[in-house]
Amino acid sequence: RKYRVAVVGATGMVGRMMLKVLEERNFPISDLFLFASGRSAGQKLTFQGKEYTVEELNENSFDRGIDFALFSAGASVSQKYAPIAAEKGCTVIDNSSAWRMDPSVPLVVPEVNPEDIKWNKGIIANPNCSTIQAVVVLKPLHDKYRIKRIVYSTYQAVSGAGMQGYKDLEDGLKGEPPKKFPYPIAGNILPHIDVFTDNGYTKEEMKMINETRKILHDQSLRITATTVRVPVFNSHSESINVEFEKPFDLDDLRNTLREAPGVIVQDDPANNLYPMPITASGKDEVFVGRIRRDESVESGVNLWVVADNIRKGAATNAVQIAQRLAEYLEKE
Ligand code: A2P
Ligand code: 11C
Repeated sequence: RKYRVAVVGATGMVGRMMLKVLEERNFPISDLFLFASGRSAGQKLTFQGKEYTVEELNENSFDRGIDFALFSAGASVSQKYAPIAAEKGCTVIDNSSAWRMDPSVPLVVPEVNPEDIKWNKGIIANPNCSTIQAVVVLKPLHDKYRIKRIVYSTYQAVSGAGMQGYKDLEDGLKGEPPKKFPYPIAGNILPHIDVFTDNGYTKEEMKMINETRKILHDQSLRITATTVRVPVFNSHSESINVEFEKPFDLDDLRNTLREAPGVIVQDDPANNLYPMPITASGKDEVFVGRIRRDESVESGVNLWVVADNIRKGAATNAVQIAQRLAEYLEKE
């Protein structure tokens, strides 16, 4: 069967990619609805060779029997409109942070916890980009060696901050001042993503900690994080240090990652092969390399993980959730 699908925030960085990924995957759409703010109403976007007009989102937008709505218009829009859509029988896949930690909302990465899709009550949350790429790699290792502690250090691209974040780097390279970031990002790095919280961590850091525990269904995991914005246009990179309960064999660990769904191992130091933003961009998989033992602890490993934050970190993950949902509905 085919579905009536809406994209909320269709004109944004992630919204546009959602359309592209829906198109690439030939998602079974009978009718498509595009929503954004009043600023973009009337704008035309092309999907599968056909032009669609962007409409201003309002409280009646979901009165048209929409099956699935992919939201990426920020947390306040999701906070208000996701319940309105769900109330009208639409299943919302929400890319914002608004609902992620709500215990009644599943937080899903299809390679990791697809089963959580089934208990949704109308809203399914898409995790933060930096969390998604981490858990795709960590899940098979947690299953096999039982993770005790994780240290995340991230190197995040400006596309994570949306259109204006991207523009700040373009402008900065021409010597112009930033509009989105508090300081220039060209030729600089900012140990600051999202707002600071009372414990001195940023919200981005707290998202990585809390979302990892929720997705892996393990509140006992000890996790710390430092998240950093770097002058890279697209694809987030992460250094992930992991300590396990059980001993492991390094080749066995590498093979476990080779077999993991959605993961590509790029690890051949002799040939300078390792994941990088420029090679991960445009791809839907998560890339891992620099796999080496942490010799300072009993059983630990260092990983270098890179993924396209707009694709796997946002749009692709949301579309994969929609695909799983459609599969489950077919079986019912
Ligand atoms: P618009 O283009 O009309 O501002 P990005 O993070 O890449 O800037 O994208 C944000 C997306 O969220 C855009 O599509 C933007 O639409 C949309 N958006 C922002 N505020 C609202 C709102 N109040 N209602 C609906 N869509 C919104
Ligand atoms: C960034 N991770 O790179 C952020 C963007 O919670 O969905 C995504 C914010 C979120 O700036």
